[in-house]
Amino acid sequence: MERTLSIIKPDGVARGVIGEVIKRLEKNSLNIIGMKMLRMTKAQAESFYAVHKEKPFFDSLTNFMTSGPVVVMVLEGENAIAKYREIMGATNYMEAAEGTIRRDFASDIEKNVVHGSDSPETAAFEIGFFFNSLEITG
Ligand code: FUP
Repeated sequence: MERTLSIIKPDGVARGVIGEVIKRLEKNSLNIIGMKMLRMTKAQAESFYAVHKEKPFFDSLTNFMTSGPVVVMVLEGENAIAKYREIMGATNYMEAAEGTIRRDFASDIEKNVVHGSDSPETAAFEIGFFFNSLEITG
């Protein structure tokens, strides 16, 4: 069993695909063991994306991530990290496989609907960033 952090980004919430994303998680045996809606501050977004702070897209990305509410979830399942990244599709929606969330709903490399942790270490950091132990039901 593995855990990963999922975010439905501001564009996904604004476009009304929360239910569609959750439906795909449930269909793929990724169990939701923690969930909340919140709006990040700029400082929180910068700290969440600290690994990208030298990238040219950092300021734009952190502005976008604070532009509206997001839904954050802790997912649990077998191979949850890789499985969820497969369901999300490639970062660039134009390169994402048919039937993935990003291919179906993203409009832009930055506004790509969802986030998912990319390794066990990142997942532990990202889950701890948003959730305390009382907020996780697994
Ligand atoms: P991913 O793990 O697929 O979310 O992708 P990355 O960690 O590489 O990038 C994090 C976020 O930065 C992406 F979701 C979107 C944004 N990004 C850009 O805006 N431009 C880029 O060229 C690459 C990433």
